[in-house]
Amino acid sequence: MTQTTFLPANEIRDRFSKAMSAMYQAEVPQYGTLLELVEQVNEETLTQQPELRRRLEAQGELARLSVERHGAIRVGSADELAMLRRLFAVMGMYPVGYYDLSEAGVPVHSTAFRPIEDEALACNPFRVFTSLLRLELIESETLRQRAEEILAKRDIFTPTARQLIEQCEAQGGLSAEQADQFVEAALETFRWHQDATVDLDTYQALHDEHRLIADVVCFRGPHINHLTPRTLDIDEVQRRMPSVGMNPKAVIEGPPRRECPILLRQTSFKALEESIRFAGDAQGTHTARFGEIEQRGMALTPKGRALYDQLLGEGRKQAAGLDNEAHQAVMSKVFAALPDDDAAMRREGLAYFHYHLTEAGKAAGAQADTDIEELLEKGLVEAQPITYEDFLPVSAAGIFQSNLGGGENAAYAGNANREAFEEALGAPVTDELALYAEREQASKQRVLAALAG
Ligand code: OOG
Ligand code: NI
Repeated sequence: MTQTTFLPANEIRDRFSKAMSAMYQAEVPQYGTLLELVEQVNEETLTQQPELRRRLEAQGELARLSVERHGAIRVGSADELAMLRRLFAVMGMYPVGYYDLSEAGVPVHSTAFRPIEDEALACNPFRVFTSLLRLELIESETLRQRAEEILAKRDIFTPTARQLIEQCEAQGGLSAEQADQFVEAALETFRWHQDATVDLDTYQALHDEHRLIADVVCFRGPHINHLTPRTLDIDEVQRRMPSVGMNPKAVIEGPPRRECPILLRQTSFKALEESIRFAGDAQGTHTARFGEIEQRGMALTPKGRALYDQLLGEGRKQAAGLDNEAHQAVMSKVFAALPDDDAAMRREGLAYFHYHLTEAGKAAGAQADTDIEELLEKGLVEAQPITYEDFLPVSAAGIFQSNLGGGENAAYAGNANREAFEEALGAPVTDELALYAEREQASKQRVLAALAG
């Protein structure tokens, strides 16, 4: 019997994310410029802040920094979403979190496909924010039916991709050669198409209902609409964007700058207007694709998150209409209510931490004492914040809106429907907070077991 060796899913994801980045750089050259800018600022930041370098290294995050990014796509039907779930599973990416964007006037709900385990995250945390269009929120019956008919006619997956997904499921993995074929075939789903599948009138009618509907319905596939590298200093990248010819969105979304960063801060350069050939040969344009950057900080517990949501709401009210500098100043003031200190965040149960043995702890041998606080105090154990790997609904809404020309429709609001989303997906989404809590708990147990001798 021959034994097949499978390529680890982490490796397939790593290859896929690199192929995706190369494709997007070729499609949107400004994205390549953005990558260079982010790399330059990251290098400068690491040189200026040796403590940050030490910390990222200890957390296993220095190595992943240069490959770290997320992308986003939008699909039109339950079948498409369910098949994407199977496609991402080949790469060790699973649906985490439910995001209701109807609240922000955008007719989609979403999840993030991402790796889950410590080791997988350390290898390459590539994530794809995936939104499902909610045709049921379109008021016009005729338009809804027209959109459904158009979507029913397309298959966003190549036959090879479908076949390799099935093969992976049946045999439990892919060989290196199959993995390369899979990456190439899977990439086709995310490619940009200059030809729309509909005529200009149909595009216009869907666009008039909501630009996002036209974006999802009128093309052969769910083109990747942005990729987002991780920066260590988002304020500096935002400041420098105009100098490399980019038009940044008005304000940086999320929490303000802090000594000890929390959750996620994001900004983007505005979507480009691109020429499209419509059925019947009419020329027109479509605006969908952009570039984004993010700065990640620590994951908050439900208690920390509740405080964040409250402060964010308050800050946004006070900062409405202000430019980025003034907006950030207001946010900093409001967020003073959240301690800007790892130890305090941990003591007050506001953020999740990863516990590991220090050098002294490794040398210490069995301890009579197994109280984690005392072990920390003795310097045998160290606690480091766990990085937030997910997204923020209010920030996501801000990103959507800045790229949809402010398109929002209040009539969509109040329509969260996680059950319907999970039914379309064909699986439940994992609760992101439970994942952080599990990782924290597991790290504590490993430390205690090691010191119990
Ligand atoms: C997704 C917008 C959300 C983020 O980083 O929050 C997002 C989209 O425009 O399709 O990517
Ligand atoms: Ni994004």
